Amino acid sequence: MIPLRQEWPAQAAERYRARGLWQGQTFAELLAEQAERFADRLAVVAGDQRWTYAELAARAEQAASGFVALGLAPGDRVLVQLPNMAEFLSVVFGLFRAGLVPVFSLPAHRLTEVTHFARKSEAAALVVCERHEGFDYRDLARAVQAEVPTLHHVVVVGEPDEFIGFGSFGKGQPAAPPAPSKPTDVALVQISGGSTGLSKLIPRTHDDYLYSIRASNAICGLTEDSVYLAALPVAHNFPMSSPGIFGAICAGATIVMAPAPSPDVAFPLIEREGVTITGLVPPLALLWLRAAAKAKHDLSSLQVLQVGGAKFMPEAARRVRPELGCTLQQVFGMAEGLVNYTRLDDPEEIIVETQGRPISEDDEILILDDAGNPVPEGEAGNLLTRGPYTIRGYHDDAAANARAFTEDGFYRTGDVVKRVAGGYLVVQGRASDHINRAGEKISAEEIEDHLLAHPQVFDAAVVSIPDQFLGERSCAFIVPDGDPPKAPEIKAWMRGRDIAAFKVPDQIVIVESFATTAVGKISRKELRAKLRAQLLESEGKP
Ligand code: OOB
Repeated sequence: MIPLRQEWPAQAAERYRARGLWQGQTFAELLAEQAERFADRLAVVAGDQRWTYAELAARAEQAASGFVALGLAPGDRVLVQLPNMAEFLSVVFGLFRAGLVPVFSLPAHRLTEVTHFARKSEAAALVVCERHEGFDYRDLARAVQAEVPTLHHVVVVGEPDEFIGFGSFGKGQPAAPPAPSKPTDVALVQISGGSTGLSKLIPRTHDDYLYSIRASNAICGLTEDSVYLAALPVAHNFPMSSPGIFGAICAGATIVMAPAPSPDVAFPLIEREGVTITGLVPPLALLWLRAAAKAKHDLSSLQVLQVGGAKFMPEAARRVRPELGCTLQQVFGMAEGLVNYTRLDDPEEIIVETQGRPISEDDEILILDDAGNPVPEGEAGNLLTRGPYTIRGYHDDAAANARAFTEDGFYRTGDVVKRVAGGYLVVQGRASDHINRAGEKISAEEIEDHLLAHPQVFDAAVVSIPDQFLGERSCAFIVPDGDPPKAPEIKAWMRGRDIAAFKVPDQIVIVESFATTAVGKISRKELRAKLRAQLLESEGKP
């Protein structure tokens, strides 16, 4: 088994410790502490379940016993694919308590992705729920298990069929021995948005992740009186840690799990539970703005609406305060680390026009031109960063690491930004070829590879197209091999590739050939840019 590591140079680590950023605590220790301090306070609300901190800790303890009884050993990886439900917390904190490492898959992921994560992480177990939004995760688990020989155990929240049920999991088993986890160990694994090819694994340590979460709490005003609505899928870094559900646990606040982020589900929860803060991606924020105008529910408890994951346009951002009656906080972050926030007391112009500034004074920011030289303030350039909670490398992927990190440890974010007064960043676009569809990142290369497997596809190029609602949508240009396939056929075929539904191209354009330059083939990047420009021009939107 390839060990999970995330290491900073000794000098940097020393500095982060000396400055009190890394506090030397593990997630298991955190929950134990909170269960003492906030024993009878409400930790999580989900449907008709309401667990106090003491109850959550007891459930995590029992889950830990269950995982140990399976024979899992500290450091083993466990793939977790759960929607927003109370058990997400008892499973994940149970894993922490047992010294196991959760690897997070989104509920939208399907066989192709989940198999890749399980293989790449050498996962020993998979935790899923019975079904969610009409999809049966036990079928998925069966198929993944058939593909991945290390995957010995499947635990199911709900009716388990032939698998292990989470209901009585760990009951009557001996207490898990104290986990040997150290704060510098990898606590969990996040999944990259996949700017090139398949998603990469992002190992985050207890020290670095907890620092980013605690610092986020201070910036976002999260206290024990806060009520955080988890509207986006909590496996994603934004609702998990910015400050999200883990921030809520750090603050002794209450988490309200929304089974879906739509206004009809979220608004009644805001009213009923007195939600004070939540986070959304821009298209959802637009839906909420539209729905708020005729909402029958009292949303007055909501103090902060965070919007991030993709660019929130100033015109829409400007509407948040007057129409929802709360403060907008823009969040520009990445699972690899760096998170920028507008501050709650920033002038409205900053809140509306920028994507915030870094969490930490120790976040180092470089904005460079393509030749690697710093650009003057106010000009757009490539964003690179290094700091106390930005990873220094992906798990087991030398080629990706060579591309994504400089020799001195800066992460090349792939984002094009400009820095304005006060160190605030304004996202201008992206250097890398992925599609940011409503906050979901899609690698052009990954989708092209699927398309190329189709017998009637000779060549394919996938590009992002600006979309009024989604921000960006995906468009696949296809050069047919013989008879041109029909767009609906391609879409149906892509759906059959067992990939997340958001990756199926929104638009298909059949072309005779891809232009090549006189000297030969142009790069994929240039080709994609050219095709995008041609399409926009033909639609009258240069
Ligand atoms: C968040 O994380 P990821 O890993 O899904 O995606 C990161 C990428 C960024 O590199 C950037 O391209 C884009 O998503 N992005 C934004 C943005 N927030 C993220 N682009 C424009 N404006 C924004 N506000 O998406 C993520 C992680 C933690 C907190 C928030 C978002």
